[in-house]
Amino acid sequence: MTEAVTVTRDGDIAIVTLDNPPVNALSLHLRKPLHEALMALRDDEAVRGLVLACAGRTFVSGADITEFGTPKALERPSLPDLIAALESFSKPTVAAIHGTALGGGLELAMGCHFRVADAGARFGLPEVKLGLLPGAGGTQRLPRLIGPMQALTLIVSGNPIGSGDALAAGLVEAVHDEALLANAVAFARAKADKGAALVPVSRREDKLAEAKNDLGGFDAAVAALLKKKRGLDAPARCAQSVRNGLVMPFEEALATERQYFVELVQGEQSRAQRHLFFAEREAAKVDGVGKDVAPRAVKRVGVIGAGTMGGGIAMSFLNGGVPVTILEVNREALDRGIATIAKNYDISVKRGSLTEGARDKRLGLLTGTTDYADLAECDLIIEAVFEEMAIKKEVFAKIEAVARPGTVLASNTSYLDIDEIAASTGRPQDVVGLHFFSPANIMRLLEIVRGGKTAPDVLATALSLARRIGKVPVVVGVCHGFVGNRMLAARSAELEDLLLEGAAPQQVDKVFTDFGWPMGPFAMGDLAGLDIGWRNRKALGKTAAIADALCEQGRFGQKTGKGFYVYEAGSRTPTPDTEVDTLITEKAGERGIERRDIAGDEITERTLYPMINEGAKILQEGIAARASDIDIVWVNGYGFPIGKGGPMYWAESEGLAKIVERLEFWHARTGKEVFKPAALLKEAAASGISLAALRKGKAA
Ligand code: 3H9
Repeated sequence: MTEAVTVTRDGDIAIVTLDNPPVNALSLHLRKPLHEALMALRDDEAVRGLVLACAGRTFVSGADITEFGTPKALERPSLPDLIAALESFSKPTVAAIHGTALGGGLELAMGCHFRVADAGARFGLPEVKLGLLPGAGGTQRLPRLIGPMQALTLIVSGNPIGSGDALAAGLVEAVHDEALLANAVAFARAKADKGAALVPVSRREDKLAEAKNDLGGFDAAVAALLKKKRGLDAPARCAQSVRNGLVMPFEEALATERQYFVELVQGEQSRAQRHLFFAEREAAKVDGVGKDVAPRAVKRVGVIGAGTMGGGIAMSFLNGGVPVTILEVNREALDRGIATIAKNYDISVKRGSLTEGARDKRLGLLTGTTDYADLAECDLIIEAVFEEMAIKKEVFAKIEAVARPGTVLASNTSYLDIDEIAASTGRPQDVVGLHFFSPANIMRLLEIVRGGKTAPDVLATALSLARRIGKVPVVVGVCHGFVGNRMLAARSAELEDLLLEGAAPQQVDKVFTDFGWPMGPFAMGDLAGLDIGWRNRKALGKTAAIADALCEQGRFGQKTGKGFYVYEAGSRTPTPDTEVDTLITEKAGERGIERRDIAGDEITERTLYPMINEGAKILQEGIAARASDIDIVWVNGYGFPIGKGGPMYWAESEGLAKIVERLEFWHARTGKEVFKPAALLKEAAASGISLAALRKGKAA
């Protein structure tokens, strides 16, 4: 093992190099020698300046998250100790940044007098994504470097910025295309030669002046920023802490920041969000797809179908810089699809989230065709045509006729049997499901459906492509609806009966939004369009008393101004409708159901508990390899509140024994299959072992 910290000299400039793979996190075994090295160099008169650099692929990417909640996190020297040591230098200190300077890494860099960076470096304070705030001065020093409002925007979003933006903002002093270390040393030497007074970042006040004089303006901007972060503790704490820096002396604001950090790190939300951080990385590890399995090269993707789904999928690839050939059955449909893609990009340009140059570049990667022969040059072809097995098979036959050997053949089906599709081709090993979620260009989740014969390198290709286009992939097995939609069906099974038995749509939706979902199921139905489910039900010979009756009255949801709710012209705000109440009462009467008051707990038990139960069945069957994979599906594809860590994580905190008991109660009362507790759930509840632990090592 190499030393975590090494000190070398370039003449009178000391270079301290940190080496703690994979991401140079600030673990205790690095903090200790770093602190010692800093104290020695500070007092070494032969040293006139210091450069802080990192070995490996990146600068420090933060505190060591695995230490949180363990004694190591509390052991000194702490990160604030290291930063205090840096700030006590009376000779120039320079951070040389390549890769990512994130969280505690950026805080460490801000402890230096100066920062120079590689052109490809990225900078951010992503703590908020872990349910935290920067706890080592980030909320105090960043505003002093780039101004409070810009700092807060960065801190609350958690998203990184590149070197160009960092330079423009004043976060770094210089950016170099090459020879970062040599340039950093030269920078330190030049500063030492100049002998100008060195002011630590914590003592710089000029960038704070404007906001200090206009606290009202600052508060209004903060309120706007926090609007989308309701229900989460960390963003509000971030804002409060930056504000403290405007009204408190530095030391007091710093101590308060630390106190907020300690509170948040012990809280449920941060625990849940840290679980999701590691869960996302775990999901990328797939049985039988080790590092030795090389993905196939994908230089061009073919997309069949230019409707809403196909267009969104095409945009996902274009956004990731992957050239796309999109196919439609005729010229009109193709032109319409391409025009919609262009329009969507134009909207982004208008909103300021995309430059005209980037839009043109993306559209430049898009080719349209009505001829399957043009797909021959594609390395992966994905179909997004009508959800019917016969049609899918027909399309796959056409694809197979033109695709080169080794081309990955993918289906975007959200329910159908991938094995049946694969068996209809002569190359089932090349077939995989790539289930995108609507709107496909926005939603981060990608369910990768592994068929019985899908080759490991096809899975590796899907995983690497997902990463290239910024999706969060989860590999799942074949079953009706896979992980997400199968659990959604279980979550929805009781909705109609809840209404018939006495609940109102707005009451059910409130239970959901109080839980932290962005929307309740009825408001969601209105948004998506009730006619879609109606059409599907008719095709399957199924009925839904209330939803069918609404559709028969032309109430399709937001698009017709009426659904489970009523919408004023141009408004997306749902207003409860007495006509719907009457309809529900009528339908209940027809069925001889006596309506009663339904408590919030009952709504939870009859919607979320069956969903957990289905998740346990999915685990039991090996459709998902880990409980945490299910959490990733639900957080990234269905809006499950991140502060609760995903359904299976939440179930453990709710109590598996309680869930089993209530499921058994409802099963005894109704006889419905959705309530019959899964064997795995019962086993976990009885043994006190978590679902995750029970399933470990049993992945399909
Ligand atoms: C913080 O700094 C708090 C302070 O404000 C205050 C303290 C007092 N710790 O993502 P990858 C592991 S909070 C421990 O696949 P990439 C990761 O689990 C922190 N482990 O690579 C994975 O392990 P494995 C603020 C970490 O190249 C491996 O490294 N910082 C940490 O796609 C590779 O990770 C952040 O939130 C960590 N901090 O992306 C940054 N980071 O191989 C979090 C990573 O066993 N990190 N690991 O699965 C990231 O965003 C990405 O990892 C990064 C690299 C962009 C750095």
